[in-house]
Amino acid sequence: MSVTARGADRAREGRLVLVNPSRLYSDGWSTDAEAGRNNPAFEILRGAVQGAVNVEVLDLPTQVGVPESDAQREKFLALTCALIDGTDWDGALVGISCWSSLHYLATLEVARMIKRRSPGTRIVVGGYHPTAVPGDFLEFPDLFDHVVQGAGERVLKGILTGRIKQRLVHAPATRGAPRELLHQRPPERPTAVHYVYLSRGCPFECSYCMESTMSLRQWRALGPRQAADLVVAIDRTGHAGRIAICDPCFGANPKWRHAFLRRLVDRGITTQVWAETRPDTFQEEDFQLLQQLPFQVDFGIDSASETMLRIMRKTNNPRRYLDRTADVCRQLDARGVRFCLYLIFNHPGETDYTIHETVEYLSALRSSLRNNHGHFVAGTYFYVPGTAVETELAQLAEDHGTVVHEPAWWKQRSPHHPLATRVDATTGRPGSEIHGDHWWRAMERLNRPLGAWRFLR
Ligand code: B12
Ligand code: SF4
Repeated sequence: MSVTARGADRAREGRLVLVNPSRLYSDGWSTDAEAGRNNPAFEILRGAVQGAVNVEVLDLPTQVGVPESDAQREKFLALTCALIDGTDWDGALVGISCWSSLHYLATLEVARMIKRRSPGTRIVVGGYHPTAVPGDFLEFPDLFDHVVQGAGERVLKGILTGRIKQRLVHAPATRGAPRELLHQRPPERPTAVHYVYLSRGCPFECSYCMESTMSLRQWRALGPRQAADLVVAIDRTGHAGRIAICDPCFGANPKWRHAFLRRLVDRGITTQVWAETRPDTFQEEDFQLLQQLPFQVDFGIDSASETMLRIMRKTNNPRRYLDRTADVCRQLDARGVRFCLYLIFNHPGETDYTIHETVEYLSALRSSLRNNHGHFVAGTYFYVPGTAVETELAQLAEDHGTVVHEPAWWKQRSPHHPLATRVDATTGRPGSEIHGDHWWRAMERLNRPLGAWRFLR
């Protein structure tokens, strides 16, 4: 359902309008991953208040677009303003999803437009960015009536009924099964990718990731049968080109993972499924089950330098982690299971030598894969608030000479990817400092025989 024009026939009381404000300065940064696809966060928020209020959605990426140039930005703002001016906001509570830091400037613009059009309308903002940096919104008391940190479904009802009055609301963390995920719905129309969540949280705390700020460092999942049946329901529609299980750490519990995969095998799915996880806990049973499924499993290994794995807090035992990863990759390759390793280069502490170590490891692994079922995807480190890198920046500067040139890049009115990646990983160590992004060429060389190659932005 989308926002309807003024005068529409609907109940005036108890109205919630969820807004995806789009992103103003992505300029190619993950832009394709947004438009026209399902938004599980909205399905979950909608599910939480279902029956109590009317829920409408204003999805600007789909309805107006994701601008990629100054000319497109100007057009986007004009069209959005016209859309907001033509909408009846009477009696509505507006929930803006500032999902990532890239949504920040668009969130401000949209909030301003709504308040100008309808000054009495209350606005609540939630998502990853307000969770990490609530001050960015609290400093605009005329725009945001409530700023929510954490999962929104637990507080939205309280705000709607007036039970929650304070401006900064911290959603209490829960430890039980994330039953709210059952509100996700299969696609009603054909879509290239359908996103679904089967679990929340992650037991790890990688330095560059803000998951632990968002939720407890605890993995919580739907029951394996429930989870598999959610995936089967999507498969049976025949609408999804691919099902992307977007969990922060898919199947972190091996027993859960095996029960889930076994159920998928028993129910016989045909849609290609994708998930990302860690290789540490993979066992023979995983290989046997995965080889019976149309399933691609990806691993965010991030680096193959023991030094970097420690700095990135990936593991306390980098040697074992790397040996296990190589073993798991060879097993998957031998069984014909497609997989992919994600790498992050230029994280604080990275040097020319640690890049060399990663490339050497990948070259050796590459030549031991007989069937070419795996490939590598590299990305450049980008600075994110709410992460261990943020809290320990002073120490990283002392230990490695790290410089984050744009620590509030999301506030700047120019393309965000070049700003967020403007990081000198190591300085003051002649011979070790990184010059240019030469890891790109190394990765290209490694992937060339495989055909499939991506460099993430
Ligand atoms: C899955 C995922 C994706 C998927 C998203 C699929 C989808 N449609 O949901 C894909 C691969 C497309 C993706 C892309 C990107 N991602 Co991403 N992604 C994640 C990941 C792994 C999990 C998110 C999750 O668990 N969601 C759980 C669902 C159930 O809840 P939710 O979506 O968070 O919504 C809840 C709350 O946020 C809140 N909420 C949300 N909106 C609102 C609104 C209101 C009013 C309220 C009250 C509450 C509220 O309540 C919701 C319900 O509980 C996280 C975290 C991580 N561990 O790495 C990163 C993460 C969110 N991504 C991140 C980033 C940067 C991106 C990209 C910008 C760049 C990139 N990595 O490619 C793009 C942007 C895409 C876009 N559309 O804007 C960062 C964001 C950090 C930041 N401050 O910007 C994170 C945190 C990873 C990190 N580096 O720390 N991502
Ligand atoms: S990067 Fe993945 S494994 Fe690491 S803390 Fe984030 S969600 Fe967990």
